[in-house]
Amino acid sequence: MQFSTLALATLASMASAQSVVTHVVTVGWNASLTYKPDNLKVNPGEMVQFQFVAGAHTVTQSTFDAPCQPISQHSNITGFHSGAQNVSASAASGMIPTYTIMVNNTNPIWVYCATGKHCENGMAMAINEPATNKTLVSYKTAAKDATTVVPGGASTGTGSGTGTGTTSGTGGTTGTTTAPSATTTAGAGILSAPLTYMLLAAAAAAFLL
Ligand SMILES: *[C@@H]1O[C@H](CO)[C@@H](O)[C@H](O)[C@H]1NC(C)=O
Ligand SMILES: *[C@@H]1O[C@H](CO)[C@@H](O)[C@H](O)[C@H]1NC(C)=O
Ligand SMILES: *[C@@H]1O[C@H](CO)[C@@H](O)[C@H](O)[C@H]1NC(C)=O
Ligand SMILES: *[C@@H]1O[C@H](CO)[C@@H](O)[C@H](O)[C@H]1NC(C)=O
Ligand SMILES: *[C@@H]1O[C@H](CO)[C@@H](O)[C@H](O)[C@H]1NC(C)=O
Ligand SMILES: [Cu+2]
Repeated sequence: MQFSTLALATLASMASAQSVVTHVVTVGWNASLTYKPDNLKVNPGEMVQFQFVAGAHTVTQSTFDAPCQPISQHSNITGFHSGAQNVSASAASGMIPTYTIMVNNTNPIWVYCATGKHCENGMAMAINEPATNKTLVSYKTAAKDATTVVPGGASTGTGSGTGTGTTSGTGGTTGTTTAPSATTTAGAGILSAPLTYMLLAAAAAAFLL
């Protein structure tokens, strides 16, 4: 009992030392083709941490105009791609995969799952959806008639264009930071690799909070 209290106190202090706002998105929520939440407003300098809790999914960036396809095929942006994260494979070791991106500006970011036909079936999300008719709803409608393309043509690609930004503080705006994100991004204060693993126990502790 004392130990777990101490552990949670440590997590809490790491979170406040970090003071980078981290938005958590659950991938495979309720064992469904779902990013939850799927429509986020994120300020420049804030992080989005994808926590893969079920199934085998990816977090992959596209343009608005070409849903379910890598942004690199339709623009000069490299974009991010988590590669396929198979939760049951890593759960055996008591860990779940997490993938963290830093948002650098207010440009819309369109995210899809490159596994099978998940994107066609609605597994997509928006970060900073614009105030135009380019909505997440219209993205998902167009996705129904799209053909999913996996970056690099392999479901295990590691993508690029992410990962070395320093997690500099934003002045105590810790509103949405959670314990699990603190455990994966605190440490040295450097996001050395976007793909990390989080102890299932840490996730459980967060729910107890
Ligand atoms: C979770 O998935 C199950 C099985 O598909 C479904 O019956 C249930 O309604 C879902 N729960 C929520 C909260 O959507
Ligand atoms: C990438 O494309 C944008 C818009 O099409 C253009 O403004 C920019 O100069 C391009 N950047 C490079 C490095 O080619
Ligand atoms: C995920 O991993 C499990 C256990 O290794 C395996 O049985 C399953 O086929 C994998 N699923 C996918 C979609 O790769
Ligand atoms: C948005 O509106 C413009 C101008 O009316 C139209 O050309 C375009 O097709 C619309 N796009 C979507 C995704 O509805
Ligand atoms: C934000 O900038 C960092 C550092 O340049 C880069 O690694 C990362 O990919 C960028 N984030 C996005 C979503 O493009
Ligand atoms: Cu998926």
